[in-house]
Amino acid sequence: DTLAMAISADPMAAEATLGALRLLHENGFKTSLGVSNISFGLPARDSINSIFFSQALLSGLSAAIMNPYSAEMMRTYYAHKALHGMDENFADYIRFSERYTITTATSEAKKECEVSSESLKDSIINGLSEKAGEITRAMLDDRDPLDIVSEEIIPSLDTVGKGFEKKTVYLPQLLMSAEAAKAAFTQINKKLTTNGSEKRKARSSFVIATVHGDIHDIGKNIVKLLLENYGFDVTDMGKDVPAEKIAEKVKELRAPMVGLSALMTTTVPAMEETIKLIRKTSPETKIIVGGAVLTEEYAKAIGADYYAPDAMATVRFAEEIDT
Ligand code: B1M
Repeated sequence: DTLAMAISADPMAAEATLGALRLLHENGFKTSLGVSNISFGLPARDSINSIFFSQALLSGLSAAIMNPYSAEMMRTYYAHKALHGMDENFADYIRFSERYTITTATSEAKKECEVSSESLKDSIINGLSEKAGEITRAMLDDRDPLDIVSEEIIPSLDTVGKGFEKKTVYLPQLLMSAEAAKAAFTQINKKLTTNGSEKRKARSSFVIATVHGDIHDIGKNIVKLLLENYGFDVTDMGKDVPAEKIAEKVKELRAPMVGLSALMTTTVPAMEETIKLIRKTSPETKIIVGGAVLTEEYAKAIGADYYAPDAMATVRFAEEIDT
């Protein structure tokens, strides 16, 4: 125990304690420390205590004797863990922060899910990939794969997206939900591939990509899945794809159709740029665009031929063009 003496009596006391902690830590010793004595005699003691606590942790302190009912101290503790890779998926930090927010969209969503705690929606909202995969596999025994997509997976992602917007869901949670949705899609994909392989007939080539700067690909992947299921020969260029690469591929394949996806207001300009380039290099190609931020009018304004609000609409346009 390196002891903390009051800085009000000796302004160098904190330095001495931190130096001792570092020395012991470097030599492989475990340490403990009563933290709050450092601020004895001063006002707003938690401000001093929490910063000193953070510095002590960085100096190698193993166990602190401190007030667990102090929000400031606990915030420091969880923030330290989050900052130093000690908190997987930031779960502790987020749980702690949630206790300090009043009602939130996620907690509302979670409450909704508590009714059926084994539901697919619940698994996606809570980011449980393995469970999402398992539940989807079981659901596919008696439900249509595309119904599962539109009735379970998309609404769950919407709930998480709304929470993210309201700042009640955070990026690590959003990532986990996206992973869980992917696990569900893997199962749906398997089912559709098995079902589709017999009835598939050769149809035109369709190039699809998420535009430059945008890494959202769940919607694009659904569109691809459905197009393939309807017999189209889809070349998926992935996400964050530069305009030149898409235009080159369309030209190389002489594709009669190309689908572009953009989910952010900031990436719609990249979509417009891609459209302009394709118009120059492959004027015959029909361009279909989609993604949550687009509208019919906007799609027309940036020069697209069709706006597809969902995957099925894409198939309908593709069939129209293919005939
Ligand atoms: Co982000 N994200 N995200 N995200 N994310 C949104 C889009 C957002 C609306 C959330 C929000 O704030 N409410 C917001 C954009 C705000 C805006 O610009 N207006 C946003 C943001 C800001 C971000 C980051 C910048 C966050 C950050 O880092 N600070 C970052 C982006 C980084 C980048 O791209 N450079 C980011 C990251 C992520 C994750 C990685 C965590 C993850 C994506 C994982 C992945 O795709 N592999 C993610 C997710 C999951 C979402 C939400 C929650 C869900 C998107 C989704 O998959 N929806 C989303 C909120 C929301 O949309 N509610 C959000 C389900 C999907 C089936 O729908 O893609 O619309 P959608 O596809 C539909 C139709 O639109 C259409 O058919 C599909 C099927 O019916 N369609 C097409 C789509 N593309 C088509 C192409 C076609 C035809 C039809 O071509 C023929």
